[in-house]
Amino acid sequence: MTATVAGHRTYSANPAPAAADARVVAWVERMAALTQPDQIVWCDGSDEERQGLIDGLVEAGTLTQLNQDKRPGSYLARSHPDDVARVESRTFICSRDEADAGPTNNWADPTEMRETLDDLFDGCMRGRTMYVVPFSMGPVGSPLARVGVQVTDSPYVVISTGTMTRMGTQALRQITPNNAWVPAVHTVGAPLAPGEEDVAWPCSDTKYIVHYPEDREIWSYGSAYGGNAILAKKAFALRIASAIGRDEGWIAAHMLLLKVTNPRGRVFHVAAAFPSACGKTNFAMLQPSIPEWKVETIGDDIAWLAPGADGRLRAINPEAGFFGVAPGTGEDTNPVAVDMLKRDVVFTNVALTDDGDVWWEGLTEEPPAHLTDWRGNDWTPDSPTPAAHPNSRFTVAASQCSTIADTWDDPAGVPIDAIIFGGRRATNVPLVTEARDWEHGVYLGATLASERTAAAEGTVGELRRDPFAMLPFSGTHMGDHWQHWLNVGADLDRQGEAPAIFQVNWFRKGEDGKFLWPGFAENARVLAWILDRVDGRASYTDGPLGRMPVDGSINYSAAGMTRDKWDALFEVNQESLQAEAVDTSRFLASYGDAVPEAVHAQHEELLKNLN
Ligand code: OXD
Ligand code: MN
Repeated sequence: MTATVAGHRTYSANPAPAAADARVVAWVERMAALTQPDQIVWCDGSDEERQGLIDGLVEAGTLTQLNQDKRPGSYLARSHPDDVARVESRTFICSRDEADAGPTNNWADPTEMRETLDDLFDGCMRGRTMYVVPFSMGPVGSPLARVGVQVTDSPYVVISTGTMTRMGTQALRQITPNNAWVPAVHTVGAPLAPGEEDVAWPCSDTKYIVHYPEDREIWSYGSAYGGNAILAKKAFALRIASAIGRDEGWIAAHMLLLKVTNPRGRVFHVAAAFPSACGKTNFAMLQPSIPEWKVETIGDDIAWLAPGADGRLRAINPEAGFFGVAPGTGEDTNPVAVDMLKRDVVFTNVALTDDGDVWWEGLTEEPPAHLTDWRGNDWTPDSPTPAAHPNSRFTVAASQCSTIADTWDDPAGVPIDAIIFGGRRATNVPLVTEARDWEHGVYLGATLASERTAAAEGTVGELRRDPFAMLPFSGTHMGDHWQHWLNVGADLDRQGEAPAIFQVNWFRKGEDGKFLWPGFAENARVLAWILDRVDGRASYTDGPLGRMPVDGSINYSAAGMTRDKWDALFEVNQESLQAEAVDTSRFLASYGDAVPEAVHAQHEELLKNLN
């Protein structure tokens, strides 16, 4: 079919499916008029469609097919060297009122931003295909799920969204005249002149990732990488969803989800927030060192938490795949992921072995003698730069994970028993503490800090506050996000159903600069203590930072720890904690009067406890 839109060039479109709501069709027409693609393709989410897109990407040089004996169904993408991570500096929350974006977000006036983007998007898809990608976040038809439609000129983004969400016609059918949906517009920002040859990874130096929280709308320009471009993930499921959740009484959380069964057969569900690249995927696929405990995976990155009719907090993983950081994923650290990545994976920016397989730092102890690095250059163990980019990724379906729980896609969600906040902290934060109550737990989440990693721009290692691990992901004022947690918790508390809240730190270091706690499989001992607390079986002692395990309630020597190291993991260094509390006062002051009273009260209590 060909059509002329608003006096612009002619394009051909496969007809909108019968399932398409008239509002979606009209919006796609408008976006086509603006961006002027050569053709429009409505994606149905079928295997044939995916394979066709993959074949095209191989032909275009965007994907390299890996050795099919070693990694069947798997491919490697190499991005443009300047398009390798989320760009927080170019991420905007364009709420009508600047105060609603808060001090942690880049704000721009929505009217002005729309003018800027209208200019930028004008003709931005010339020479390219516009794909219309309907998707459901959460099991299709679940009352907790929400739907969106992304238009994009990147087939790489289409196949990624196909893995990360329930994508295609069944999601499109969820959009009815009475059902809200989130429109998301994405372009790589690299229109092609007639006859101009494409590059393997088109993108632009100009980048914008823009959210209109009141209109529930997303616009992204110039990048094809990860959260900048797979808009269902961070842009929708966290930024826009945090605004929707605030208005509807549920919470969008940057949290993994676990199902845990104790030796007596009692099942628990745990939601845990960690800043980017703190080992969330490893923890989500934990293989316990205490085999009587069973840990299963529900999600590794995002949880939507909603009070259920039974008064309990219920959770779904809105995603359908894992977009995990490759470096640091190995047999010792995450054998489940290593196994999950044996087939049907798209890798991005990892290294290529001479026999057509992949490698990254941490996959094996010994690096291969020769590799092609993530930029496509020769690499040997003597090379001064890493073979895989530190933020290189795998994109894989959740169903490929051997520890995926049978309830991972239950439309009713799972009831949450415990909430964990964690960060990467060399000092001050003990291995585990339990909050005294929900308000104390919200304080722990609000004041969370972590050493910076490579998942975003910035200086690696620098300590930054990352409240609720949501710093780059909140579509609302962070103070409102805290108040929202307090409100939801107060309702749950009234029914006696508020989950217990804990803080963990796997990354504390000793004086020798080495990690004190072995981590990984041994983290199960901490998880067991947490759930024994929920079960009323484990004892605690009160400390200035919260409740800590009594001596003997975690078998640290079985984890290979000495008594000295164990004591160091829980050391309360008054002086250093007081210095941190001063920093926390400054941090809270930077939020002005948006800090909820209850958070101030908790801070006052900490100051008192430290004296
Ligand atoms: C992610 C992140 O990619 O948090 O999950 O940055
Ligand atoms: Mn994340």
